[in-house]
Amino acid sequence: MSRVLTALQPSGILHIGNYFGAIEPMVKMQDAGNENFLFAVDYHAITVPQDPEELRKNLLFAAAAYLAAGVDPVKTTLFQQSRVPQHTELAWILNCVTNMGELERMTQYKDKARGKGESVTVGLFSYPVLMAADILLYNTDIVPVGDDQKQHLELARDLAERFNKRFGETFVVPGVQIRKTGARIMALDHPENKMSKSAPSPKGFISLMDDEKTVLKKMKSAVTDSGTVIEYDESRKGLANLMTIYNLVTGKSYEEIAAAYVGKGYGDFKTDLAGHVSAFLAPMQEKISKYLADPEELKRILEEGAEKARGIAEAKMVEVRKVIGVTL
Ligand code: AQP
Repeated sequence: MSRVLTALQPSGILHIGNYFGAIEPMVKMQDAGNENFLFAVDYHAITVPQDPEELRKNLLFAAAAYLAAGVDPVKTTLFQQSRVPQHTELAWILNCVTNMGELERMTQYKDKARGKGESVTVGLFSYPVLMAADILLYNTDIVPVGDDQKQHLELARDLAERFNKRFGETFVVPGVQIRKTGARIMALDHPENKMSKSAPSPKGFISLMDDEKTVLKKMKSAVTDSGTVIEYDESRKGLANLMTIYNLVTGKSYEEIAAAYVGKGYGDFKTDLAGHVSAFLAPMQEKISKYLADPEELKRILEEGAEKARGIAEAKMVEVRKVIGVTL
């Protein structure tokens, strides 16, 4: 049994990239009998401006989505990051062993800071340090994430090793788990960029709550190319991405998909794909709506998880405070 942990930002309504990149792998790890920790990283979300009302809604939505996707709060410790203050406490300590250069190299920071000049927040800059704290607090063995988080995970591993070297064995060096297909679902309108919930246009992502009409519209307007043959070819970025989504929602291989569209064009392919995506989302949407109808129950589940997480996190902080010399 391994300790498995992942987290998602409640920075918008989750999309199918978040689902396939992080939520589904987590449910599989849970069902395989591992000890799971899953949480909504609200303090990460506020590294870019958030409307407080929206943030509250997105937090409850995240909890509802995890549960609807099959997370069992008895087997998985499900909580809200800000309810476990040890995360920010450890982040401060890790800030003091992280070099500026390491953070300056982070591609997510560079992408999100682009064009913002001096107004970029310190929080956005040190985001990966808070993420390292999230992971290291729990002696995490495995972190299932989408491909975009690989660099942040490498930093968490480096910080664990550096800290252990300086202060003695304290942290488990976490392993990364990135799925083979679906670890980087691309934006429908810009297939060279990853699908992102805070993208400027909703055309780029399929949210877990998009209805049939919206999914069809977004699929129909998805950027492809002038080719006529439906086949998997990485250089045809738009089509390759759509075929990946097709594979994920139907379980059909690229060859099977290609065979089904011999002599047919993008029109048929996109319409069918939209239908498959909607059929995949429908049962989850129904469950999400049921969970959202009872916010008090969602809050109760999150608080129960936070209580358990606080116990584990505090035990680790007792060790950390001691080895760095602040415990008298
Ligand atoms: N497009 C994607 N394909 C596969 N996995 C993805 N993930 C994100 N986008 C894709 C994975 O989802 C988990 C949670 O991500 P996050 O919410 O912490 O932040 P993110 O990676 O920055 O995701 P977004 O949707 O792009 O959020 P915003 O727009 O708020 O920055 C992670 O495991 C991530 O890899």
